[in-house]
Amino acid sequence: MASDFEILDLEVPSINQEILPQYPQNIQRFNVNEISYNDFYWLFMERNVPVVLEQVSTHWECRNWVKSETAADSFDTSTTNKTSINYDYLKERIDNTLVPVANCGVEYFNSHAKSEMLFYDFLKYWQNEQGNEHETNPTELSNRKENSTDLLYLKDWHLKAQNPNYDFYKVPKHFASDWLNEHLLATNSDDYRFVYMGPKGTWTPFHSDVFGSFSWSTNIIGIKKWLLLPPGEELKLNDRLGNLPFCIDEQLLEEHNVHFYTLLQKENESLFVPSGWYHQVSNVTDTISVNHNWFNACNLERIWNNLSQQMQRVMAEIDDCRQMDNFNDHCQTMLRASFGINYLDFIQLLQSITERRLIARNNNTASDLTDNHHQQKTTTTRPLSSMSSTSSPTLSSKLIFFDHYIPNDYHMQHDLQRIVQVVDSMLQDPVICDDRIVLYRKCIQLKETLTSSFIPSLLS
Ligand SMILES: O=C(O)CCC(=O)C(=O)O
Ligand SMILES: [Fe+2]
Repeated sequence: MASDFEILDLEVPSINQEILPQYPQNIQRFNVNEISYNDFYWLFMERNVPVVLEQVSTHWECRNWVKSETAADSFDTSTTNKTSINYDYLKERIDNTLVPVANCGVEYFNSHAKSEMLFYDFLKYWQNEQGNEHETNPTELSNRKENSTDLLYLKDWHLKAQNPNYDFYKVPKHFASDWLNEHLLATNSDDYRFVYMGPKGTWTPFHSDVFGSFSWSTNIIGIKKWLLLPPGEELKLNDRLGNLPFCIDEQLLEEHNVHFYTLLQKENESLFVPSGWYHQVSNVTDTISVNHNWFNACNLERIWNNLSQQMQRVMAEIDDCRQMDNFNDHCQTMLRASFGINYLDFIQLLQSITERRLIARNNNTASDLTDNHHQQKTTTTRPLSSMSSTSSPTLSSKLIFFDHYIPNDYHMQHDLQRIVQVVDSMLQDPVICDDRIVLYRKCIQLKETLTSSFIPSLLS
């Protein structure tokens, strides 16, 4: 019987990445089965370069959300394969709960106006939209008058968190090293796993992703048009006040001499969106996608830099309150509100990622992996409070990502090494140095845990 588990085989990079051009002419494409985990890791994730993986969702349960119609072409005798939304199946499989909906016709504080509606009401709206000819160009849409009809986009829906037992998709192995969701699921916190559904013409305004994270997006049905800018290119679009546009198009990008990529993402394709790449996305046809945001060893340093820069902005904003008691605590509260996490949250994430790898590494003998890994599986949802780096290693503490993937020893060692590097940067940060009792002490403890438990021979 084939095992349910796959090893994430990471190896020392064999190519000198510095000799590669920074960005390719076009966004490259690979069949998901034809690019190894290791190549994706070093050539795209580590270098922060976008790539499309094809044939990703072929075996996902959510292909049932879509039906194939073999339609006879009226002009000749050939037949064409068309897919359409299977509203009945969606209703059968998913409860009628409140879902988050954006109105793509209404701009509200640099985003689209958001509300909630019942899922079946959204499906009814979507079904009624069929045949309505909408404007699909975001620039035209943002110029629409207020009385134009709603254009609703169900987005940022935590469907998997709401239905943990409904296995409607399988995270592709290439995206499985995901410290953000690994940590959040382990602590029963909000996750960054989403479903998007919307009629032709719905769109997401120009933005970069939360924390400066990576994202992946897999289309179950439909076509998305992406405009993607390498980090820094967005600065050419700043107005005199330093604000970025809400909506972009090719003409605007060309006028400002911006280097950008246009990508049409089709059904069954995943796009890897690197850290800090601004993008705008529009649904050229009715579209359903599954998306994650995440970070890992490859973009950890970027996340830390973004967090510390945002902290500097927060401190500058309330500089006149510096004499106040607990000034630093107030800043950390504001940081969490504006950025999503604060310093303590970030350190706790690093602690939990470290702890899991130290426990699992003690446990991952080669014989374990080959002989036993199909006997018992754990998810990443075990509370960390029940783990400690001194607990005796058992099979149940094996590290398994998204129920399927086991990192090899080199991978775990590499992860730990990157955490050491970021903790070294953190120990230089004035905010951390100022807070000797909590932040500085926690960083020092983490560094000690890490350096006292390395097997140096694994990393050359
Ligand atoms: O598909 C969309 O509308 C937006 C997706 C997005 O921004 C992302 O995956 O980062
Ligand atoms: Fe995004």
